[in-house]
Amino acid sequence: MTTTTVQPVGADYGTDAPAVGGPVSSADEFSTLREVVVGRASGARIPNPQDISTWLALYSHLDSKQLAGIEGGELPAYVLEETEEDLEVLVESLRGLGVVVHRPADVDHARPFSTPHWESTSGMYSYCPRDLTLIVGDTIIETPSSVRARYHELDGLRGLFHRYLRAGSRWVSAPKPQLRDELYEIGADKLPALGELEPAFEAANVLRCGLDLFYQVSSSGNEFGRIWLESLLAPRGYRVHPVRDVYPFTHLDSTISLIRPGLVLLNPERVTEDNIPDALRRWDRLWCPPMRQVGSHATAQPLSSPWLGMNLLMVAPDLAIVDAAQHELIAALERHGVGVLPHTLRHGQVLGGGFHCVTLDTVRDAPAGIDYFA
Ligand code: ABU
Repeated sequence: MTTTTVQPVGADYGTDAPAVGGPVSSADEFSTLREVVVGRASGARIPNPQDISTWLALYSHLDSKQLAGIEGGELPAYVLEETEEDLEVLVESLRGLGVVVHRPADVDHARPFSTPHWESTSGMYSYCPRDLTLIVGDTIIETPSSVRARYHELDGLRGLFHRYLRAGSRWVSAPKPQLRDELYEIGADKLPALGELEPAFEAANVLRCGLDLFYQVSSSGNEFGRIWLESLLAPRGYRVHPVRDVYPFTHLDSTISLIRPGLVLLNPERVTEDNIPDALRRWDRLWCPPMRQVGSHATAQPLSSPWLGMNLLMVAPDLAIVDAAQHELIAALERHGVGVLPHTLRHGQVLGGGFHCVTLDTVRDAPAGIDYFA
C-alpha cells in the first residue's frame, strides 16, 4: 500500500523559512520591530473589475461606463519582477536591522473558486499582508474582507500562523462573510457602497495603539464590522474608536500614521480639526507635506492614491522606512527626531501598497495593555 503525504496549502513557505521566536506580540504601530511578514508580488493580478466587490474595493470612484474600460487579469511581468526586487531590498534591510522576516507561501492566485452565492474568476495577490490580518497583542485576527477575490488570500500565511499557534498565539477569524450581492449598494451617485448586512472590514482599516484601536468606517469597513471587533476586544479592555467621515475609500494607513507615542502624521487633504479622532487631539500633529508624484504608470488606474507616500513602516519609535522620493516628508520626520531609511516600491501605487501595506508586524517590543492616552 502506498501512502501519500498531502501538504496543506500554505504550510510549506520555504525550506529556509525562519522559526518563529514565540507567539505573536504586537499591539501598536511604532515600538521596536522584531518579526515581520513582507509580502510577495509574484502571481499578483487584478480581479474581475465587473464583480461588484472588486468595483467597490478598487474602483469605486469610477462609474460603470469607466469601469467597462478596465481590464482584469495578469499584471505586466516587469511590474511583478521589479516589485520582487524592491521587496527583496526591503527584506535585506530589515534583516540587517536584526528583524526576523517571514514571507507568504506561494499561492496560485489565478485559480477560480466559488461559493453557493457567487463565483470569482481568480484571487488577487499576496502583496499586502497588512490588509486582511490584524494582530492585537497575542492574537491573530482574520478580518472579513468584502472583496470576494480575496476570500482565500490568507492561504499563503496559514503555515506561518500554524507555527505561531503552536508557539502560544491565539488565532480567531471573524464570521466568514457570505458576500451576497445584497451586501453591496448602489448609491444615488450610481457608485457602489458597502452596506450593513453583515460584518465586513479589512485589517488595514485599523490602526493599533496599545489599548486603543482606530477603526475607519468606509467602503472597506462597515459599522457592523466595528461592532464585531468591539465585541471581541472590549471584554479584554480595548477601546475601538470609530473614525468616520475622514476617508470614504480603502484603508486608514495613508490618512493617519502613528509615529510614536504623542506624535501623529496626518493627511491634510482628509483630516481636519473637525474630524480628527478625539483621542489624538492631545498629540503633536505633523501635517504631511505634499506628496511627490513618482513611480510607475504601468496601469491606467493605480490601486492607491498618491498619498501612498505617507504609508510608512515604523521600525522603532525613532526610525521609519519611507518612500525615498518623499524628500519633504523625510525632512519633516527628521526635524521631529525620527530617522529615516529611504526605500523604493516602484509600482506601489499600481499595486495599492506602500511600506505599511506590504508588511505585517507580528512581534514588536512594547507589551499589550499600554494606555497611551491616560
Ligand atoms: N492601502 C492604502 C491605500 C490608501 C490610499 O489609496 O490612500
